[in-house]
Amino acid sequence: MLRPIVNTWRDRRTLTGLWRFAVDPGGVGRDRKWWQQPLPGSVEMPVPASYNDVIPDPAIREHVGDVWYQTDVPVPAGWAGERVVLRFDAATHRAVVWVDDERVAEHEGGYTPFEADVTALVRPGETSRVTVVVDNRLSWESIPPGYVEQTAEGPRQRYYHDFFNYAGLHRPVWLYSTPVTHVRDVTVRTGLSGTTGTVDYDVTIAGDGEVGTRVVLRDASGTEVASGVGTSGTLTVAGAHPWRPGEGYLYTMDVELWQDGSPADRYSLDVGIRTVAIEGTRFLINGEPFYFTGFGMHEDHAVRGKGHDDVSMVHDFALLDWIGANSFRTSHYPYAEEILDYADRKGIVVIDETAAVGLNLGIGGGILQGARQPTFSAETVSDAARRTHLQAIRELVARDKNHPSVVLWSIANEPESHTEESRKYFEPLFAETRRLDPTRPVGFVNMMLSPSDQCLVTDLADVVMINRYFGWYTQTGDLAAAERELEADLTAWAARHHKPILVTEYGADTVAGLHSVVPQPWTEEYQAELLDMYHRVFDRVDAVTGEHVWNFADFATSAGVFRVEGNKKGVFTRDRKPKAGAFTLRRRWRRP
Ligand code: GCB
Repeated sequence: MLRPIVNTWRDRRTLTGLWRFAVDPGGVGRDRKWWQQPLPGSVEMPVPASYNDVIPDPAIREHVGDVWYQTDVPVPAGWAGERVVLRFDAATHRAVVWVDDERVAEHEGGYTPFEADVTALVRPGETSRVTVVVDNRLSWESIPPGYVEQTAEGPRQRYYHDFFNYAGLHRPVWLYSTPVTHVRDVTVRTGLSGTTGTVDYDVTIAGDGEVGTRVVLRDASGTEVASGVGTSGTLTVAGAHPWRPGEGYLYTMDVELWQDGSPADRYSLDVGIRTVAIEGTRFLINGEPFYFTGFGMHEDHAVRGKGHDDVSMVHDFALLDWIGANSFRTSHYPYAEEILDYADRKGIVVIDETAAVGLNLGIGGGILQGARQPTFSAETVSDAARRTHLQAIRELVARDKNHPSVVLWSIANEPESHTEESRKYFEPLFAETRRLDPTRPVGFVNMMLSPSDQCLVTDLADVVMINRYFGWYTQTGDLAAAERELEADLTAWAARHHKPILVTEYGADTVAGLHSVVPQPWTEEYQAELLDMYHRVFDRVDAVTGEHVWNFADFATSAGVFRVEGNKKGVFTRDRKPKAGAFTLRRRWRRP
């Protein structure tokens, strides 16, 4: 699904701003057809933002079920004769949309876009009412999974992942126009042989009649370097300037449609020419071994929750640069497309993850809790969940396939992976991801409960990705014992799988301002010493090809006795102040 753009052929209006908003605790709005009138009450809510923390009220923060958003949208008179589309970059976790009285879209999954062609419903020059109901409930059929417990005090949302269930319209909403005959989709795949680059392209067109297609590739200075005709082909670029980590060099590909000798539509796409491959235990970008330094992150900020904003994005990337990180993982869901565009331009490498987190009933809120029910069963994570998961993978690949920054798909974080059921669950998901995108490696993130001699899923993956908390959840406070355990664990993984090992999480909760001269968990010194210890071990195990600290910054979680106003494993606080560990990382990652 192509992002809306503005050029001579296309236009877009962002529908960001204050929308009318109503919480629907009784779940009555659908029966009462709230889309047919102004929403009850007088609350206004900013879009984009998670709604939970904007108005400090437990009834909003902890609400379980539907909330409603509504706004009036003037449709530009100049769009007469054009195709008009209403697009949501995300609605967490599912939504139904009406334009005036007509239901136009519904969508499951909180972190990928969806849209509706509303040409037949809107009148250019007039105003339409857009109403959206967003349901934040997690179930055994949703990704991520969860369940609603009915308590004496009302419904409570339970889930197995360790971040707050922020919900709402986190990302921009758009009304955009295209010509009726238009470029529907573009797929590019790039290659490099010596200094010659190739761009395989595939264009899908919607509309009537005979349509000609012309594709032009321009370098960053705007000079045409290759062109082709037809909906698919290969462009060859002599002396190509590759996209590479640290240097986000981008070409622009203009896809032009022609009808009856006249131009009919144009779509422009940024293209980075690069290759990704795995050779033994090496992860290669453009044939060069790449070592990942960086973080598992979160879209998480005070007040706006998961709401995307460019200020925070640019600041976070500046801190990544300051600390010497070359990469991050979109833990634990697809991030806003603005973030991937920016990573493309900055040359930051991305591990792109689905929202499949918490498929493991042995843990809850980051803590081992001993499963009372099996993870994979007809009553828990079932075939229905797997269908949702497959759809989430399809939508992720469809959205992000053209980003040069994305080098690896992560199809789940810390699922149960030591049982036959888990293997059966994951086999078709790996196969489908590879079918959709044969050019990128695929992996999933293993957790400590499933060590190398028990994990039945890692052999399906192209890389070993593991989260390890020796010195925190085990050997707490004893870094010497943790060092021994970590080395034994990594050595065992290296011996069993001849694949690159990415340590996708390691870290310690740290309250900024707590200090101690002897190693004491929760202090800044302990976090720094733990990081140093992990790095000593990584440097001793050749197959380790990446280190992603958990986490870039402190983040909100559900309430729990292990969580002091959220998870404190950030090396930056939630408002992005460095803890001592940030300087430890900077010294290592920026060393010459
Ligand atoms: C993990 C999870 C992450 C948690 C982290 C923790 O393994 O992947 O979501 O936040 O542990 O801090 O417990």
